[in-house]
Amino acid sequence: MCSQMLINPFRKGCVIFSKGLTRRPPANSSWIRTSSHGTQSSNSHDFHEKDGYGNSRRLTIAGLGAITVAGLYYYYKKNIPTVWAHENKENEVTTTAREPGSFVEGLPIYSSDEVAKHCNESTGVWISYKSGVYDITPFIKMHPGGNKILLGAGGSVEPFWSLYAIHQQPGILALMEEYRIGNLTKGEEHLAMANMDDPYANDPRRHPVLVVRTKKPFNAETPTSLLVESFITPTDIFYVRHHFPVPDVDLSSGDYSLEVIGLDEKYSLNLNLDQLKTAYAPHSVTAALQCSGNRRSEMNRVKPTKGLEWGQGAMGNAVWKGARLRDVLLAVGITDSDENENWHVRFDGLDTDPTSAPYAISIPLTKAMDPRGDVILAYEMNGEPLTRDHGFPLRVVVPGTTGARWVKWLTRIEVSRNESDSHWQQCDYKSFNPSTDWDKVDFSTAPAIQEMPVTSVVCDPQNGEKVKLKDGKIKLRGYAWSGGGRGIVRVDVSVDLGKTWHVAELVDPVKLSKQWAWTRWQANLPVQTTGQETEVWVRAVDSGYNTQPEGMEHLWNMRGVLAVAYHKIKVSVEEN
Ligand SMILES: Nc1nc2c(c(=O)[nH]1)N[C@H]1C(S)=C(S)[C@@H](COP(=O)(O)O)O[C@H]1N2
Ligand SMILES: [Mo]
Repeated sequence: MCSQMLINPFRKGCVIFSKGLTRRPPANSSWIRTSSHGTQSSNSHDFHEKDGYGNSRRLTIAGLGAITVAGLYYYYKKNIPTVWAHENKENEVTTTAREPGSFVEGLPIYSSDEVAKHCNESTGVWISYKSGVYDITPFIKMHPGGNKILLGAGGSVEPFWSLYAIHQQPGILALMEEYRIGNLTKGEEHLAMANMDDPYANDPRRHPVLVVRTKKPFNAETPTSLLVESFITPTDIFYVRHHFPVPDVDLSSGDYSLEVIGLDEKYSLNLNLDQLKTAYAPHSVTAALQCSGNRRSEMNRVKPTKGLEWGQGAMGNAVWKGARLRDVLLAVGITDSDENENWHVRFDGLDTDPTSAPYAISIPLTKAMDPRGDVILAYEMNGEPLTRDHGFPLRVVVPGTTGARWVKWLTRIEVSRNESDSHWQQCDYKSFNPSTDWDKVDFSTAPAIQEMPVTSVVCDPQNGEKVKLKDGKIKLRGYAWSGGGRGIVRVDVSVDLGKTWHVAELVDPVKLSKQWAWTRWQANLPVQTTGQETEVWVRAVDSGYNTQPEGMEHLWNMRGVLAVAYHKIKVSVEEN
């Protein structure tokens, strides 16, 4: 079920009926979805619909390619996991000698129409990439998700390439080259690419201090040495985590609106930003935002996982201001009755995947309705309107809950008896035991991560740094935080591998509950052995007396989420 994102329900035979085709606005705003989803079901040929890709034919090809590559990629992720382990360079899949997609003398020539005829198992499944034509039928038979890849049959995968730069891994191209059967008719190679702009070209500029993990989509973290400098993380250096290009909302165009749907469609609202601001009292919350994958790189040292190679900076603390979600839900008829105890609130962003599915997520309705839960629809971050990277004009702030649920560029809210059926809700942001791997996993067996466990980090000094002692002492600084509003009650540090522990000073004020912000900590510890490497360990205890496990080993999970073991760094210590 978790390859569902690869299934296009609108496809019939060899023609793709992508619901996205009718949803995309005209050129120049191709990444902004103006109408809400779910209401249209395009069941006709939409070849004449234009959009930012240039023309409909190309768009369809893009859709085909997208899904095929998604299939290849899915297969690739499951079977060649080392490609994600950037530290394990020696294990990386090698490329074939020839340039993927280049013209190969002696192979038959096929026209793109010919390629298009091969779109199912009886005809064989062909795709093209640059000058290359590939018969991926045998691959489909091997593919665990089988028929899903069929959905992309008969088209060029190229447009998809520029959308997900991450797919340009040598391994995937090499994998494709193994299925090479011919060359595309000269002159048709770039058909699919013509006029196709880089969908990331309109991404905003970013502060150079951010440590970039991927450029397209943009993912970058804050250096931890800067994180610890202030209780509130400045917006410009706040970590950024995107799945897709950044939507560009022009409020003056009047296109932007937030749709809110209660359980019954009768109770629904459509608000523009001004209406939201004036109809509902503003509420401010200071809350830390942390990615589920923060500290994944530490877990990868045990064994590679799949995901962005985050250090400890995929977290920050900010002041958020907006309307209380509770107030908005009351306005669409939602009450505090026990009956809706197990319901959910779904959120859709304006950003969409290549099949036009929006980034979508849900949270439990109880959290949304809790008057003490502080969930807000935020239009301000740190006293300014949200920046594009952080969700302009509106995002959900779900204090105490993992970052993935804080949907940016929010355009739709729906109360539902079921969780969001998106890929991100169902098939990602879940954790499994260390013996569960991609070939065994059943995503439906684990609940979505909502509240996060307690964590702590040494930000200063950094791992590997040379540290000068002052009066025989080492100065340590860092952050600690727990999910669910549980405040940090204690931070323990050790410089002798846990033989003795010292209680650190908490720098920022803490409450026992409704504590959404992080707490910085500091300690000045005597170090016995100088002139050699010293390990520094930190762990925190929250108001539920939960603490962190010692090692990442038994926490390891294939997706590399919730990496919350003791933070251990090594520094070399010198007498001043
Ligand atoms: N619409 C949308 N919302 C999103 C995402 C996204 O890609 N699209 N990424 C999520 C994830 S995984 C995280 S960790 C946070 C990151 O928020 P930030 O970029 O403001 O730090 O946004 C969440 N909200
Ligand atoms: Mo995240």
